[in-house]
Amino acid sequence: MKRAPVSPSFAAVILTIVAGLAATTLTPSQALGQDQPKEGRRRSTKETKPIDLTPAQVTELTKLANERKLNVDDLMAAAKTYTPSGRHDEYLLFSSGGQSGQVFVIGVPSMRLLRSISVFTPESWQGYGFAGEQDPVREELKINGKDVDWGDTHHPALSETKGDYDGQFLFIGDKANARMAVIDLRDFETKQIVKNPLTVSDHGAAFVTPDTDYVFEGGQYATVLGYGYATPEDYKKSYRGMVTFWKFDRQRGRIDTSKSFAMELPPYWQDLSDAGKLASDGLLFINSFNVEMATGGIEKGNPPFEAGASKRDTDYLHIIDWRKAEAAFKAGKAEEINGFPVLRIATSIEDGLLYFTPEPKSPHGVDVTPNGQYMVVAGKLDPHVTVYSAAKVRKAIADKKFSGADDYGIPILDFDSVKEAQVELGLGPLHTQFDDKGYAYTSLFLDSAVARWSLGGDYAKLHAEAPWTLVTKTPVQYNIGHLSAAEGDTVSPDGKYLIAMNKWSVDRFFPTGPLLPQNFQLVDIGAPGTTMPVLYDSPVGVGEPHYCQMIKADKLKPFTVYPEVGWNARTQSLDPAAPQAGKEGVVRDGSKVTVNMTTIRSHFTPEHVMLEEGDDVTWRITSLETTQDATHGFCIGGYNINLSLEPGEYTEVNFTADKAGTYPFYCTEFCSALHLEMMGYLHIKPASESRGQAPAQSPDQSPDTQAAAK
Ligand code: RUQ
Ligand code: CUA
Repeated sequence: MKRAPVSPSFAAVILTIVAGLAATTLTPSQALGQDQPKEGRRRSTKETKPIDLTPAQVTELTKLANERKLNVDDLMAAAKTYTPSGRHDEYLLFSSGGQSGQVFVIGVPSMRLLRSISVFTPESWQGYGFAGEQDPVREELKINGKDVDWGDTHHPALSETKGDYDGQFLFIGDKANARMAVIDLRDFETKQIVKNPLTVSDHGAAFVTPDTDYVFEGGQYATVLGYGYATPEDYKKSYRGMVTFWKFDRQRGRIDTSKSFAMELPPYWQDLSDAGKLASDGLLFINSFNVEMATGGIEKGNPPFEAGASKRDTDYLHIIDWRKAEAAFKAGKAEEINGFPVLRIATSIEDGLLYFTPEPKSPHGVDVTPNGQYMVVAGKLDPHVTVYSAAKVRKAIADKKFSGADDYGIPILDFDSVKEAQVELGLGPLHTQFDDKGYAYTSLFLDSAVARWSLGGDYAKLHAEAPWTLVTKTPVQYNIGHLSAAEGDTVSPDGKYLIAMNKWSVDRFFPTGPLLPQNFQLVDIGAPGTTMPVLYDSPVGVGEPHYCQMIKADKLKPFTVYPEVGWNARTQSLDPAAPQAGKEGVVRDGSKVTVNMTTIRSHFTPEHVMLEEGDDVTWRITSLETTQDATHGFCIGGYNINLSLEPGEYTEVNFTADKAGTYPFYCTEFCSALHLEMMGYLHIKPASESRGQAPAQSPDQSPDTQAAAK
């Protein structure tokens, strides 16, 4: 059917309406954009009616599917993941951002990226690390006086209460620099970064105890603890591994370094870890590799690390009684290394804090089942997962069922006495997650697949399969590292969804040059048995994510605006230093100048700030906004300053006004119709022009400055 041509009289009517609109004047608050969004612009909360496709709609859908070459599975996958505009996701994924040093927040099942959270890498949009020369973030990122402005984030850990995510905090480790970060989930911002004083790199981080008393940071590559020095010839004698127990103060939302301690470990390369829960509560498990203590040296004709570290058939699963370790620390049994308390190996042996048991072969992940009864170890070079029993471990310790001791005298629990099962899954098993139906899911790196297998013991009654058997495998694209099921490492997993975190994407997307994104694939694990389809591919073109955790969205209670105007996001409290409306101005004390500024759509107060070259400037800004999403930015070009001022937020900037000139500053968020006008000038008078004037005297004619100088 042809559309009727637009008639000349209709065009005339339209022109009249447009002219009428143009003649309408905006109210002042409309012009400033200060009105609340209209109800019609808000998310529709209307209930959708159940659908019943008409034959005509079925025909249309079929035609569309065929045109786009979609099969029935594709249509089903679309129906399971498509999330209409305005509808929120059921789960949130907190993903490591790998070498980007950030954390990504992604909605599930839509796989929409909601936020990146700056952690170890300054990021300008969030104003993280761009608050001038003394930005506390930059100070915290320094290591031994050096700026280390990136991190290799690996394993995020949501805070837990009784072994379940409580939605309050998120921790993440930096493998490259052995650091730990604390993120407050009220505003999704990093609040603290602590540097491990003992070691250079870590890996078994972050993992929390069931009530988040401690956040564990296990090491990776052995070194001389406390930034010491020794040659490879002295490896066995001088190099050591470690695990650090960071004490978390939930009230303050901070790691309390004064109540934290570490345990010295042999120089095996400790790998991933997991805290026991329920049946295994009080225990900590850490994998290791290179128990060969290979020191490499391919350049001298020695076997390279990869060969030397893979010679033996087994490595050691470390079993630590962390409550006993805490007691030993509190009893004053730790020695200081680089100012940090460390329980020596001898103490661990004497007090029974640490045991080993063999684990095949170059293991990677150790994952505790939801009921805490079993620990699943995946060996990269072994096609099996090995399942250990917590009850058997406790019994073997009590009965002293040892098969020997390692070079450092640490007792080795007899493998057969603690092993529950071994399940052959395929090539390159790495990590394991769990669902609510008695299944475990293990990533197979070399097979590029996710294996579903059945758990035994109390779980056997939940599924139809024989215990401890492979049920099915779903191919993923490609080279899967970690995987994450909905609440899949807690005491009560949800099943339903699983994310395969694939290292390679190869041909999955349009090639973005030789550097390709990683590929997160959403897998449907809702149905038992052998059905486990991939639903969605989501490229991640930043960093190299490792692990992620998936939490039910309704567990989070974030601020929508800061609770009070003048809120300091770092302290999470109202800041008495925050300028309030009517109290703006510039205060000078010699060459020390304080600028007190407020902002609200669409202006800064004051708009002219008069400084002198060499001034030591403290610039305080409060956003007076109370409307959700009314965020302003604040940048000064050439001074490396950019802030994000979320509604109610107060921020302080420090810099030396060492380059004279006339600097426009402006709002970097498109906040209103008059956003482009939201600016002002910073005037920095050259020192040559100020000479001969009394230092306390204000040199300019700005009303703001004059008022403040009186
Ligand atoms: S590790 S896959 Cu930290 Cu397995 Cu990366
Ligand atoms: Cu405020 Cu743009």
